[in-house]
Amino acid sequence: MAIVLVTGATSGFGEACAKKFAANGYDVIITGRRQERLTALQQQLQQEHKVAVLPLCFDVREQKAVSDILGNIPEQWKAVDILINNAGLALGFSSIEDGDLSDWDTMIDTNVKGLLYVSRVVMPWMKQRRTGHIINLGSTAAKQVYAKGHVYCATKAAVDSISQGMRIDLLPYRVKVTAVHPGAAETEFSEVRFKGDKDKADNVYKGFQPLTGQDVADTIYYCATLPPHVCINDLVITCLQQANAYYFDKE
Ligand code: NDP
Ligand code: 8X3
Repeated sequence: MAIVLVTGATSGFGEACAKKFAANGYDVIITGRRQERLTALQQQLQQEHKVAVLPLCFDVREQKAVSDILGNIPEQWKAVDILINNAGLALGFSSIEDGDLSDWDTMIDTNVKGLLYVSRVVMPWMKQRRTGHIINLGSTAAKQVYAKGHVYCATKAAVDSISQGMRIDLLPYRVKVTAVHPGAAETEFSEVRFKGDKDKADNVYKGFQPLTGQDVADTIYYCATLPPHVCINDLVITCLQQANAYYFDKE
């Protein structure tokens, strides 16, 4: 059976993707930093869908952990068909002058460097098999910059550029690369951004019906299951009341 590797599978899009692919018979490698959530998801997917699940607990920012843990998985799991580079986050919402330097480091280290570290381990496996599909989570924030979003938007613009570069690298090996750019989706994203302030997080989604993790997982699954000769390179998905990264028509 085919294998999908989902980074950041303990919540939001990643968790929804793990469930979607498992429900369709894929074996899944799930990663994240929260071991208890990985274990609970592993048990759920194994029981409900009878698929094999490999949980890997590591921080994508730690290059050595990525190469030691992911790089040394059992040989049969290295036949990864689909890598979903999803782990990521925004932290803070302020002008550059008021920005928190450690928030910037965390966003850059996770969204850009973490994605590269994971890809660097998996890409040779796909190249060797001359097949595979890498799906990178960008954002509408990759396409336009919104006020007080500077560094987060820049990390997602980097994901956009890295996806284009990966596609050039991997084309001779017939490995697909898709960048998926969702708009506002209600997951744990805003709770993380506002450091647990639930009121601020809820306020982000007032006056419109945002995307859900399921919407994004369904779209990713569609991209991943097209015929072998077809590749969606770049896909922007928003809810009906969002036109671009910063323009909403709220009630
Ligand atoms: P969630 O906060 O719900 O999920 C984020 C996931 O990333 C968690 O599983 C978390 O796992 C993991 N993660 C974060 N940091 C690390 C790290 N250092 N190492 C390993 N895993 C990490 O957010 P979403 O599902 O909404 O976000 C998923 C992706 O989609 C992100 O890249 C985000 O930027 C992007 N995105 C989100 C949008 C939205 O509106 N929600 C819109 C567009 C893009 P754990 O904490 O267990 O490590
Ligand atoms: C996440 C979407 O608009 O909250 O990438 O930054 S937004």
